[in-house]
Amino acid sequence: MNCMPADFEEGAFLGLPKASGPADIAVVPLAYELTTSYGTGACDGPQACLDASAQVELFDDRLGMDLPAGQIIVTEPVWEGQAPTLREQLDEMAAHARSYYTGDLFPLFLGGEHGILPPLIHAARSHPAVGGDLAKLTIVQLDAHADLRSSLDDEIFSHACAASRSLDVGAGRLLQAGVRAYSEEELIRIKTDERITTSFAKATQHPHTGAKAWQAWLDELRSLSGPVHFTLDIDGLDGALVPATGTPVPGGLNFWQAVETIETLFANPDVVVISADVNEIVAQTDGVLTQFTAALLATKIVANHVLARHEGRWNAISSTKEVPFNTAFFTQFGRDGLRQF
Ligand SMILES: [Mn+2]
Repeated sequence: MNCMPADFEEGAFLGLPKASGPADIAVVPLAYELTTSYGTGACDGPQACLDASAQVELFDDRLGMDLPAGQIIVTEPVWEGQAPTLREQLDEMAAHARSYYTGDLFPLFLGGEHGILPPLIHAARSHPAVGGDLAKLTIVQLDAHADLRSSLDDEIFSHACAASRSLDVGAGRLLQAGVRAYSEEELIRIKTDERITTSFAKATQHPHTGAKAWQAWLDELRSLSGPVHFTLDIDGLDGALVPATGTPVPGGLNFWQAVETIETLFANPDVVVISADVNEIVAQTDGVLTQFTAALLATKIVANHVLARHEGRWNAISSTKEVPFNTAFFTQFGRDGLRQF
């Protein structure tokens, strides 16, 4: 347990005190929940995760030292959408997220339901490593669900469509693992869309043959190159680890598989992970395991990003080149917007 130093900052990521100077890492809470289908409470999740992070050890074995390890990590105020409609909120969120895609900063977004992903991907267009061409960007996703529906309950921006909409927005590739709940429509998309590579939990978690399937997933991560956004839906983990998330599902990844995914991805010398999010965090009230698991993995993401900086694999690419950005991107799709993708 953390010993709570005198300069402990209540509610901040890892309890780290405010530091002066330009930030290296921004932890950005997004209290967004408009389409969650089953459980509720994804709105309070980001703050619960921040509070739980105070109990996470600052020492990381890979890093070999305590966080913040010479970096300036800032915790941003909780973003809450003000706009009256879902589509306007998505545009608001994209504009907010865009301010963190400077090229110097590493943003870690805390959600909120998985519906945050398409606006984050739209915003990532502005990152200098992407330079307006989202086809360069790969999304690496841990999730129980494929999130590849074309719509759910007539809503094309549902959390159940987070991955399909992100591809439609323009992301070049999608690698997903932990997947074990999907519809026939989603399976057809997995099989026919060559941008998608899916590792199924039924294969990777098999008691006898799972190790081989898991190694194949790690090999996919090792073969990647270019800019990557890492999206961690905590329901990708086994439901026992995250009982309060919106839709906990048995048969999922264990904790160390999530850690190994993070470590393998960030260690790839041909990849630059430009941003990440941890989503579907719900504040558990009869215990803290859900938000603590999320906080541990958020810390792993930050520690592995810091390690990439220490090892010279984070070459900040600031650019003055103005990337055209549509600030009314999501608003242009009406209720029948599905046909426009
Ligand atoms: Mn999801």
